[in-house]
Amino acid sequence: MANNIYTDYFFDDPVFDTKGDSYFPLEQADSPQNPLAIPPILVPDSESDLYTTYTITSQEGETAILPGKKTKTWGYNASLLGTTVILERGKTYGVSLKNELPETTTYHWHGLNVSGPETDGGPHAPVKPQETREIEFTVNQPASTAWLHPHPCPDTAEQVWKGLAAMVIIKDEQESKLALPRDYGIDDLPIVLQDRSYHDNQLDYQKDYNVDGTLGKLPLINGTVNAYFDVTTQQLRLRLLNGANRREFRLHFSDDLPFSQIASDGGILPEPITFTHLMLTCGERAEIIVDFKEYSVGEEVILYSDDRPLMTFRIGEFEKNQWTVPEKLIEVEPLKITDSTKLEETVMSGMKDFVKIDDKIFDMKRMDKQQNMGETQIWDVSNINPADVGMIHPFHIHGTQFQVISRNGQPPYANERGWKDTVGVNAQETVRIAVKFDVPGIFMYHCHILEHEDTGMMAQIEVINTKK
Ligand SMILES: [Cu+2]
Repeated sequence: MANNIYTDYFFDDPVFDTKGDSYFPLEQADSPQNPLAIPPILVPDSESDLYTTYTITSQEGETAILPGKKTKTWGYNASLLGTTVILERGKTYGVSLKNELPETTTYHWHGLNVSGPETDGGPHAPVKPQETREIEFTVNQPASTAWLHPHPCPDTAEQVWKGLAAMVIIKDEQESKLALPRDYGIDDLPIVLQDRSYHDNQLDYQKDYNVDGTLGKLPLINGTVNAYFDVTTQQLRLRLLNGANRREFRLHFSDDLPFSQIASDGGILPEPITFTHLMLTCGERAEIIVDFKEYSVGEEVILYSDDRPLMTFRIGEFEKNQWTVPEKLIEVEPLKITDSTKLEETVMSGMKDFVKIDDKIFDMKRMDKQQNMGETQIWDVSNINPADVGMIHPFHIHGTQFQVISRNGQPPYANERGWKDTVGVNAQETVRIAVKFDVPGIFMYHCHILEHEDTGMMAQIEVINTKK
């Protein structure tokens, strides 16, 4: 285990997304405890060594979330959220994207380096009701935790609110050689963090809508309110995904139990970073290892965001071991920066109805940037909201994983020394990132507060295929 234990959130300001008059904290759910839902793994339609086919159907359904009436929800091959998609590096996938919803949607692979815009699934790739889109891509990126969510403009936020989100787990040889827990559902758990409010057990997006990002009163993990998980192994690997529309999660365990982050958005970190507190902005992922060696049968460990319990780990019988997180994980080679590396600036401004990127609101007919495939550029991404009232804008780029170089000229946070596709940019901050695309096409870059994205805090880049 790493020597350093970080005990603070890696953010400058004590209030984070509490800025703005529309913020409210999570409430404590008073419904009984429920076993944590573990999304099943999506079964391939066909599978061979190099080619696998999947069908992903977005559908309406009903889910038992609160006691009493079921809640009308949307999901991917499920009534809520979605089945977990497993991808292997080096393999090619043919995926049928089927829409059984009453409205147009898209299928965005958040975190996947796949060509844009059709395969990437941004707003340029609509699938109308009762229609199917066929895509094909080869996975050529490190093992990581990504996700699938809708991205139609301007309905992303509402469709995610209704339930569409699935975890995507990329596997590769390098990760498989590391001594890490990877028994899905046993010691390797998807943890999708969200918040929702219910009205007579139903969602009402219009009622709860907020232009600065819709918040829910109740925390949900994998769609479960008041979840518990029965721990049967000394260590757990948690694949944390902030799948909320707006809410940031400031995570910590009871007893300030330390935990180690082993992966960021785009893959395993060079070395584990040990924390007692971790903040995730919308769209970000972190894989962490929690060790329950100090606990015995019958005890409980609670995961909190701020002072609100999110879920409970009930300690059961487990075989004791001496395992610790490897001190060195994998090498992450820095993208090459030279004197001639091009510097691009991107400015996020405004809140409420006035959110913009580079002083413009999104226009699908306007191309905002161009970059050659394989070319590394430095992007200075700024949030010019005032320090006292400005929100953090989580900045996401489609179709690539980038590296964080600095924050206002200072070194990035310790857990940012790996691949990222989403980075929280604080008010009055410039985050410098190195960006290289390995696949061509048109890609979105935007704020991942989904209502900011829908309101127009989004732009697009054309990545030119110079190999043609
Ligand atoms: Cu924003």
